[in-house]
Amino acid sequence: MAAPGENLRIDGHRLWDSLMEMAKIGPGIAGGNNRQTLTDEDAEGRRLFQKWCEAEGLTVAVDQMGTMFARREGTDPDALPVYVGSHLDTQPTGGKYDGVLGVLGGLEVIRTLNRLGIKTRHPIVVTNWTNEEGTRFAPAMLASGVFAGVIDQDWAYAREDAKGLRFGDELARIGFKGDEPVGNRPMKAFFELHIEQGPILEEEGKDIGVVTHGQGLRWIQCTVTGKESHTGSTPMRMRRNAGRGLAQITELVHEIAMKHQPNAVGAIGHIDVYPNSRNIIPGRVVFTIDFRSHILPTLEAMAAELMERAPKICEGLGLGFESEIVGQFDPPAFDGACVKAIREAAERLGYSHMDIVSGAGHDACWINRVAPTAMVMCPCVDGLSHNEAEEITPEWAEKGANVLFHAVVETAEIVE
Ligand code: HGY
Ligand code: MN
Ligand code: MN
Repeated sequence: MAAPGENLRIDGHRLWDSLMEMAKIGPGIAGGNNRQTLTDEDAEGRRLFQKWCEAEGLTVAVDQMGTMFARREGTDPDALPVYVGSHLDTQPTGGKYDGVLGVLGGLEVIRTLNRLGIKTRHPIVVTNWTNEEGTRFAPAMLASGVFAGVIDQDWAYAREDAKGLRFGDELARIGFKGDEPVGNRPMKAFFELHIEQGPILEEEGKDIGVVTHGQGLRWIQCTVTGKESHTGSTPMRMRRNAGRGLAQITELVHEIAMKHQPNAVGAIGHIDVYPNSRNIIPGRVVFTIDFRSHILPTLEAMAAELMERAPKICEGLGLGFESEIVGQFDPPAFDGACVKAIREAAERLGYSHMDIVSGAGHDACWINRVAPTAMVMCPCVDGLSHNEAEEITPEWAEKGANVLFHAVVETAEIVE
């Protein structure tokens, strides 16, 4: 396939302006974003994305999980489309670029093709996957998981947030519960541009990460039960404090992850304490353990050790223990040809680059199961993400989007 002309570039200023415009929707309290999935803010961001897509002549479809597909026709309507995208939903204290760079980078590919009057043989579809973050409704990558056939749609619809609101109801409420059945979209390839969300690229002085693999993930939701009682008048010998189970399991998670360095990470990010009153001993604590590794046997060993030791800790404290897997995927290896297209694009553009394993999960990790898939990453300042201070430079955004452009357009085949 003819590679796109050396001199073809996206418009970095236009991309940056769109990132800053989208960042105004669902502002956080410290300069980032709180545009959680299926909130009114998410709906507003979706409508802005749709408006921008339609202004570029794209037809926008929405499937039954709310995922948005904005299609640019190719010269061959029967040719399998090349998909490009990521997610617009954010963490509650999220940054302006996590996910958003990949969706608006895909839109910038279209804008560039339109301004240059370039046609491609294959259609190109820019995608906004619903609920990548999994923070309001677990698990992460929910819609792409349903699309890939690994998560049941009815189970997804029944997922509840902390207030007991159901995913399916919230999707309908914001007006993005489409009619299109999920998953019936054969793809020639899927490409995702994403910030690294870690320190490697910046520390190595590289502009581009060529993502060859991703970490696998296990989200183990635990419920530890004790007995609510007065923090003042209950003698220590009578107490059954669920908080002690949480404390010791938090340390256990850290110990297990440290045992498998450098190929593992583990933490507990979600914690609900009941009744969460200053003068009541916690009767119940619900929390989610997040284990990750790019080596499947390591990931499985971590989960197995946790499940062997945590119940014993609770038993020793006179506490009950229950657990449920609320999210999981095995370490993905991305498609060799797509990874090569990204690496060669970085070479062609003269950008410093390195192969990298993605520490975070992404929709590409599921789509990799149903289509040739690869990711391109740009650095982020101090490797910080899932923090309102998340930052990238306009140059990093531009270079990442240029590599994305070249990989997508080469795969979609320019028609002279
Ligand atoms: O959890 C993840 O890795 C992603 O940011 N949702
Ligand atoms: Mn993301
Ligand atoms: Mn994220």
